Amino acid sequence: MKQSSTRMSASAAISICWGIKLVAILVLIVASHAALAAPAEKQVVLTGADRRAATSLNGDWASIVDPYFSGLYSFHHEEKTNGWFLNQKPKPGDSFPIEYDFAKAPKLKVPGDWNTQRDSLFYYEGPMWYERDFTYQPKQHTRTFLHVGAANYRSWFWVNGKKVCEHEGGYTAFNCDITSAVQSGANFVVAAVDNTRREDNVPTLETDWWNYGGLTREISLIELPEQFIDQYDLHLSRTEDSLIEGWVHVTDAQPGTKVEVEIPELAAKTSAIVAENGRAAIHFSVKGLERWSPETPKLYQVTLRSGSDSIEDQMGFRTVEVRGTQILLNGKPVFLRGIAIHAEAPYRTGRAYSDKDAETLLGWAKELGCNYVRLAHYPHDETMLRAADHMGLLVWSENPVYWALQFDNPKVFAKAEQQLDEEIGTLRNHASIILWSMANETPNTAARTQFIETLASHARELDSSRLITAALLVRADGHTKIVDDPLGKALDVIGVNEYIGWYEQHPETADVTDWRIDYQKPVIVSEFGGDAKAGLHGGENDRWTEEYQANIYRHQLGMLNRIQQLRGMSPWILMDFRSPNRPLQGIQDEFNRKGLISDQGQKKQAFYVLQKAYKEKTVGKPE
Ligand code: GCB
Repeated sequence: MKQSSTRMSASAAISICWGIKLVAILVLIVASHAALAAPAEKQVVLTGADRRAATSLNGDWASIVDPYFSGLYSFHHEEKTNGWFLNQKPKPGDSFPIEYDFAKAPKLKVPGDWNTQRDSLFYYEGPMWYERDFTYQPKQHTRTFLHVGAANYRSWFWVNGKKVCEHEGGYTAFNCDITSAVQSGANFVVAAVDNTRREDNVPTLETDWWNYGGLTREISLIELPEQFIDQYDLHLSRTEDSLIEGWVHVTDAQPGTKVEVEIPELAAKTSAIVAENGRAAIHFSVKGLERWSPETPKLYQVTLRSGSDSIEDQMGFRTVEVRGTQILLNGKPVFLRGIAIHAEAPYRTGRAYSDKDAETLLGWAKELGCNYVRLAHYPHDETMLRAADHMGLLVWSENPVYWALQFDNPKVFAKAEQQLDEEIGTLRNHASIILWSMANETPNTAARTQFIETLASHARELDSSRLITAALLVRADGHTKIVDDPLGKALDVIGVNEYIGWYEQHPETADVTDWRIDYQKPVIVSEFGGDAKAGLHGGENDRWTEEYQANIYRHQLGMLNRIQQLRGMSPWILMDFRSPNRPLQGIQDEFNRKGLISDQGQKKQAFYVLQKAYKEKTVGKPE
């Protein structure tokens, strides 16, 4: 008995010991997961950040690949106090080994994804460290922000070893307040950027585009007075002709602070007073305003002032609304002759970011005869919106709520909402944007519907001057396509994606397809198309050839004209783009080949089919 009880207690001790270890391991796993999965804090959002005087931090940054994130997390999954953000240098006689050295590390260009800059990083998904030195002279009574155009997906920033911010979401701009960390003379900034895909991210694990990592858009220092204009919204009233309305928000302003808005070309000027909520309400009539439209993309210089802060923006004024099944631009029905576009850089591939990228992509859209583009599947760089404003292209701008997110997870909702706040906050004054898209092809579940309905009401609170849409999936009953997704109730304009002739049946099936749309609202066919390798020729029924793709377009155009409430279309897609889901050797080679133009700029036959229809206006109702 004694022996066995001793044995028992020994084994009990062993299992208790293992139990403790197991609990400890679980705690560590949960803690490390929590550290990585907790939504990052909100950062300052600036409207018109690209109109501010700025010191560019673009160029070469030192980079260290860190797949295990050992520069930030210790073996116990805690955030280190002596992490690589300290930017230490190994020296002879060090009492502790310093195992990194930014001064010796290879460089990466910013802006730019890392995948297309170094062969070994092509498929890399994980943490990367960046470091850059800069000199700076802070001025009294100013605040300094590190403006980050986008960092995919999650990022951490330190200035001179001090943490200045953390951000989540790979396609929106944010601004870290570095006032208390920056010093006179030599400074350094360290960033960690992690593009690991996670189930509770927005977007989630699976997408049909390349997960380009890094500091993908421009980085700069923006210096602002202590009280500054962060966001503003100025738009033309839908009800009163020539009335410009909206608000200007001044950060940290006392109620009663004065704000001025001036449009010199119209000799129009107004002033208003900041209320308790930090906003000054703006209403003023202007005479002789030329409205912005695709035919006359007139932009005005608009100056905003408050205290010692001032900003000069370039803005167009127009109205957009829905009447029955019509979309009205400046009160007149408009048909959206569009094309979908990914932020893939023409000719060189990788993430697009420059004025030149925007001019090439949107230039092709104009050549196609478009008056409209769907910027999929996430907010694009502001350079695209500036170019669209100038060139006269209407825009659908999209939140990256793509396919099956964890719709029942409140943390995921918070991430989607934050990205929407940043998207609308940054881009809200571009006349080109007429549609905020909440989502793309989401499964019809109660949790999904509630999630996106809530997001849509939030978007309306943020901006009541534009229309809300989403790209829905459609059902089929024989040859009838049915649009009855309950999400349609929450939308002003219904977007539908369909792939007759590619994922479904044959191109000719479009000829016998009817549509039942259960909403009396305008409809945009937000995607259709098929793959073709540029230069590959064959019969109309030979998949992957230019002829097959052109055949899909011909049959689609006929069918689309039979949808009574069709108000626009954006076939998928302008240019081939990289996607790891598309390995077919010799044809796809990891590109989605549904582009009308190849990644190297070769136009395929379908480009000309659509161009003819757009130029001759044989698709869509005459305006
Ligand atoms: C879709 C998606 C888009 C894909 C496309 C395709 O429905 O919305 O992101 O790239 O189909 O090519 O399959």
